Amino acid sequence: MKTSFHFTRLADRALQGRELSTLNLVTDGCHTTEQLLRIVKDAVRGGVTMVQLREKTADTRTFLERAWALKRLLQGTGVPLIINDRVDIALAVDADGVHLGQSDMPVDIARRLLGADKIIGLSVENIEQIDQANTLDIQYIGISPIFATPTKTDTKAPFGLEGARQAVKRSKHPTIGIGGINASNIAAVRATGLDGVAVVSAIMSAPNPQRAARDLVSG
Ligand code: TZP
Ligand code: MG
Repeated sequence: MKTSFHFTRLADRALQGRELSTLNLVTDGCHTTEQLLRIVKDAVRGGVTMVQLREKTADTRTFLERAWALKRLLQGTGVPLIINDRVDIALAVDADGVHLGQSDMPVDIARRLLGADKIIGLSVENIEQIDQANTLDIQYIGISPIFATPTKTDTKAPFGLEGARQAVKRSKHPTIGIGGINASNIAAVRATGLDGVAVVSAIMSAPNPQRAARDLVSG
């Protein structure tokens, strides 16, 4: 039987009463820290239920400072802070969890370092990786990508809507789709049965991040 998406008390609160169970904002590293904080604050007001800090080019000091700043911003909101790739940064700021890719730190080592209570999410790019993920102690899988996207071009073949449907059926973990998801396709994406979606540009590049988040939640 599929495990519940209510993976921690924090996330539990974040998910309550939402149309779309999880709307995960993944940051893009294209903004100043001040802009980043403004966007995240507005996006949370608009309905984002999880925030993943993803910094692909920042130095460690900048990554850490942004993690601290987001941790302070999200304190008391019930919205969990997830750190992309870097278990050390997650530990340093006592974030709620990490999001790992297939070539990042192996899940069992990350779990040993982080302890039993933290959220670990894992990106999967094909059905074989979903089968593997089913054996791991993680809280969700990121189905990557649903659609091809200019935000990340080194992805494997997109799952598409039918692939997403198959992935949902195959996974014993909650599923979060990512890649090319926006207000115009969110209804079709949701209809695949995914437990949530993650977006970068649909919110990070929106003129009004609060409205963009709201449109995704209700779309
Ligand atoms: N992983 C798979 S696709 C992607 C990541 C980080 C980027 C998604 O960006 P967008 O702008 O929501 O398509
Ligand atoms: Mg990674």
